[in-house]
Amino acid sequence: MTFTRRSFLTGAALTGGALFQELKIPELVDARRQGQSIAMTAQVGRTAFFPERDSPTLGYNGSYLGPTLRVYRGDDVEIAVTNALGEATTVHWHGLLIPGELDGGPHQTIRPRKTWRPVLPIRQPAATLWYHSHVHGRTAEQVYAGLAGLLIVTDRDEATLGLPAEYGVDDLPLILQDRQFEDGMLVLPQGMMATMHGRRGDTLMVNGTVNPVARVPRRLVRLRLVNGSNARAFDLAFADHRSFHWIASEGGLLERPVALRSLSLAPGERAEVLVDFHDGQPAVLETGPDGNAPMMMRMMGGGNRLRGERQAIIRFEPQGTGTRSAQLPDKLVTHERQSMSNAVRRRRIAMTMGMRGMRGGAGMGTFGINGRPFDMERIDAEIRRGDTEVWQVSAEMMAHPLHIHGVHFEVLSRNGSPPGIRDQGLRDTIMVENSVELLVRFSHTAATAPYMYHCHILEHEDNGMMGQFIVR
Ligand SMILES: [Cu+2]
Repeated sequence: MTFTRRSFLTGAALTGGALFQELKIPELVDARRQGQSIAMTAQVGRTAFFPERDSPTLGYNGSYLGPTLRVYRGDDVEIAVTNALGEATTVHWHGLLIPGELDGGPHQTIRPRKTWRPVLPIRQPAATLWYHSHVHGRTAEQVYAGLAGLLIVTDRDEATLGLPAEYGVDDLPLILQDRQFEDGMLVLPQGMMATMHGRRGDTLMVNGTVNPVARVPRRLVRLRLVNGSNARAFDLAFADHRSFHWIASEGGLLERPVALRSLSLAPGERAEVLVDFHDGQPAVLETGPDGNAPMMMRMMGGGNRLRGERQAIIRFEPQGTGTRSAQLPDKLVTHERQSMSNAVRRRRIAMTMGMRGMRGGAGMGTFGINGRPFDMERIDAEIRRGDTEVWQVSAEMMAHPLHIHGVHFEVLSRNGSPPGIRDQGLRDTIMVENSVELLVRFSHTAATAPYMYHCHILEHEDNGMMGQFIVR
C-alpha cells in the first residue's frame, strides 16, 4: 500500500469512521502524589503518527509532547528538567505566575546533559496552562518537533464547583496542532513562507494523534483546549452546531459560564469548555480556515480543506448509559475588578513586520516590537512591582497573538470598541488583529532575570518579535 492510498483512506475515514485512531491521553503526573518533586527529561525519539512511519521527534519523558503536570495552589513544586537532547533547551511554564528566574525563558538555558531544578511556588487560581521550549532562536523548531505539554493548576474553589474532573474520562486535555507530513513522515517546513507566516501543515492532530476519536461518557465533559500550533489559529465549532459552555480563559475560571457555538483559539491561547454528551450522539469538533494563513496556502490543492472548507479535528463518541443532564453552575468564581484609574502608565507595543530588500539572495522579513528586533542584552522596560499599566497593542501585516510572561491582563477595548464576548476573563495570551488595549497588573517579580513579551507565532518570536522587561 502506498502512502497516497493510505492518505486517501485516512481522509475518507473522517466520514467513513474506519481509520480513526484512539485519542492519546498524556500521562497525568500529580505533584502531590510525587511528593512535590517531578522529574522530566527532554529527549529525542521516534513517533509513528501514521502506521509504519516513524518520524524523528522530541518529547518530555516520551517521544512526542510530555506528561500533563497537575499542581496545587499554595504548594511549592520542584520540577527537575534534564536535557538529553544534543542541543540547548529551556522549559517555559506558560501562564504560571512565578519569579523571572524560574520562568524558563531564553535566559534559563539548560545545556545538554544538565538538569535544571526550579522550585515553582504555585500561587494562582485553577487554570489550564502549558509548558514548552522557549530556547533562544530555536523555539519554533523544538516545539514543532514535540517539546510541549499541559500544566494544570487546581485549587479548592474549583473543587467545590463539581465540574468534571476525572482526568482522561470527563476531563480531557486536547493539545491542538497542525503539522506537515510527506509520505507519512513529519517534515519541517522551511523557507520564506514558513518564516513570514509561521510553520503550518495540512494535517491536524490532537495530543499527537491524527484523526482522533475520543470515547466519552454520556454526560457533561470538560475539554481543556490548548492551541499548541506554531502559527495556526483555530475557529472551533461542532459539525452539528451544538452549543457548549466556555468556563475558563487562560488565567482561569470565568465569573460565569458563557454559552457559545464557536470559539476562536490563537497559538498559545487556551480555553476550557463543557460539552453535554447526554444525548449519546457522536459529535465532530471542526475548525474553519485560518484567515491568517498565506493566500497561496489557502488556494493550494484544489478542492482541498485548506481552501476554506471546514476541517474535522476530533470525533467524540459517547458511551454507556446516559445519566441526567449534568448541572452547570450558574456562578463560577468572583474576579477582583481592576480599575483603569489605577494605571500609572500607557505603553505602546507594536508588533512590527516588514520586508527588507534582497539579502543573501532571499527576501527576509524583519520582525520586531516597535521596529526593534529582540536583543538578549537589552531590557526594554523596567516596571515597579504592584503597578498597573495600559498596554496599547497593535499588529502589523497580519494578526499576531501576544503573550506576556508573569502577568494576567484584562482586555479594555478591541479595535477601539468594547471588548468582545471572547475577550473576557483573565488572560496571558491574546490575538491582536488590529489593536487592543490591555490592563496589565504586574504582581510578580522579575528582577534577576526578565520576563518576555512576544508574538506567539513561534517563527516571529525566534526572528525578533519579542521584548523583555524587569519587574522589581
Ligand atoms: Cu507575529
